[in-house]
Amino acid sequence: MRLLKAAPVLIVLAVGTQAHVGSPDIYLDGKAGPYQLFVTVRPPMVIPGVAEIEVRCQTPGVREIRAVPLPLTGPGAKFAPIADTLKRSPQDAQFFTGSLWMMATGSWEVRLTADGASGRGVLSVPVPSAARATKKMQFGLGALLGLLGVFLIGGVVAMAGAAVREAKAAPGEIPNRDAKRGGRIAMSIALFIVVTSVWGANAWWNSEAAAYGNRVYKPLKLSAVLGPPDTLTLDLTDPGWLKPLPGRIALFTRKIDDFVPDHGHLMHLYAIRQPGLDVVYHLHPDLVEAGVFRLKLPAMRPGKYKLYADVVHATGFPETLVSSADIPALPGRPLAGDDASGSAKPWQESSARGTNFGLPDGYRMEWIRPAELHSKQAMLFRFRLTDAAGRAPRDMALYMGMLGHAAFVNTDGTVFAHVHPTGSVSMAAFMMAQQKNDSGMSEMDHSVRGDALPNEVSFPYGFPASGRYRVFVQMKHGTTVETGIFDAAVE
Ligand SMILES: [Cu+2]
Repeated sequence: MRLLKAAPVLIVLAVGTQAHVGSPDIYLDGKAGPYQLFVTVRPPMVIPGVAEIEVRCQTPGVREIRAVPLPLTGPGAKFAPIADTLKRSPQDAQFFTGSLWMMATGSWEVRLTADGASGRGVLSVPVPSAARATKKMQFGLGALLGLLGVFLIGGVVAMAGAAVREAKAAPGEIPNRDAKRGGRIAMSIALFIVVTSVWGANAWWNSEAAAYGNRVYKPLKLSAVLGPPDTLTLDLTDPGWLKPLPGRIALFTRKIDDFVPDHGHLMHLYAIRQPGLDVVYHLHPDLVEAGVFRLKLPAMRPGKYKLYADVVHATGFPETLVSSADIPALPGRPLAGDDASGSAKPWQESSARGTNFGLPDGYRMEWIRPAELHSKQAMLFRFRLTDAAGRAPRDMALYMGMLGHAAFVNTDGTVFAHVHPTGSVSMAAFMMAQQKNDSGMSEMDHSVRGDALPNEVSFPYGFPASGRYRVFVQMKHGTTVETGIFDAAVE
């Protein structure tokens, strides 16, 4: 009974992947050789568990797509199991779906191989895999099972008693005192055995749950300390995720000193002022020692900021670390290098339908959006930058190697996703995955396109849940990084 009533640990949910906060699904727009594919991977609810895959081919002629999961790095990365063939939709020949087992925690990729009229192409989608939370049992179900458990225990005890008391009696005969006494003893023994078994099972369950709890993802802890002179120190500590249990070998471990650069920086820090989400800074702290990053702050508008720090491990495992900081009025340095900032009215005072954002230098950014937005809907978010006269700027530039960077943030603080034209995957992990494929780096054409850069950028993404969101979009022309800020109500 104690087991049943007290058992909160029944299903362990993978509610998110590690890059981003609260945004588990992976969206990627990339090339498998000659074919442009828009891939959605919805990671499993449990590890081991089944990942759902959807592929929309934007290039015609694909006959077949096969998918296989394999570790992103390490010896296992070379030995791919046999791939599964995705199912082609009967209504839509360009749409393929399938599912794959993700067997272990770690940094994985789903390798897609497309065959068709133009030959074969390969595209690897990095998929970090980890359980993220333990789901509590619903009260109603727990109460029902508890009652059934009491009924079962009562039944077993009553049967033991009846067997000893009445098994030898003739039909209709009333048991004598000795038989009744025997029955009571049998019931006591049965009760003792059953209660001991339930107690033992509860202990076993708790130890299994604790072992699983150790595998439930905990992001690195980030503590932000503001010290003189205007220096923000970010300390990373491991809260004890995946510590190897005695007698078991850890197949996947996490370190705090193995970060690799992602589009040129070891850490991308978004500082967003609360509660209006009205001021944003995109900054790049430097690593000063293992697990410690430091940043000389620019002149920032004072206030309470939420900090989202993106890092990628050498395994290709990305994480978003969350903290907050109270920033007083500081003289600060001017913005430099890849730093950028933007501001808008607080979201509470803004329309959720605005599509046109006026920038401080007279330029405008436009969100080419559908009227309705729905959660879990994979789509391309398109943005266009025009100059003060409404023309395409002639000096469009890459911002940290890409046409644009976007952050999708739920105003209630439950979602943060830093997305690129390639998609919601970590760029460092994406490049690691492609390097193993023969197809070379042709997938990178989002970021390298020669002199005539377009004034439009698109981000493959889907809102994870309904709610009110703010989208921060950054594009560059000349030496100016423009930050457009848009609001969205997602149904
Ligand atoms: Cu970025």
